[in-house]
Amino acid sequence: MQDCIFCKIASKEIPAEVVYEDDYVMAFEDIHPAAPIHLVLIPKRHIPTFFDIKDEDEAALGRLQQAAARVAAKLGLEEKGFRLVSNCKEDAGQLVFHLHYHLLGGRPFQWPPG
Ligand code: DGP
Repeated sequence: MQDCIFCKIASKEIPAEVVYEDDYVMAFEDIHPAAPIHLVLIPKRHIPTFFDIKDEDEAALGRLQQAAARVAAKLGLEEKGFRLVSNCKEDAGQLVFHLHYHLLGGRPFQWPPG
């Protein structure tokens, strides 16, 4: 999608610190980190929100969970763990309308979130 910042990162039109990439998904460092490790995980295909997921997205979204675990392990988070969250639309504070997960690690987190 033309004006989507995460599509532009996926197509390498704008730079990002990419830590994982395959045919379906990409993980890169969040520009405003909220934890010592803060990655954004995206499907390469433009999916605005969870409400826009199609049957054909199943493989990419499955791969996203797998990539989260692999990247977390690679970054040394296997013992202490990590948080994987996604903000969907206004009440959750979604700012970029290209479905994504935040992978946060390297410190303890509170529950419930604010
Ligand atoms: P949200 O839509 O609220 O779940 O969060 C979007 C996140 O994306 C936010 O934590 C900051 C990050 N972000 C926004 N623009 C860019 C960018 O151009 N590059 C990178 N690396 N991260 C971005």
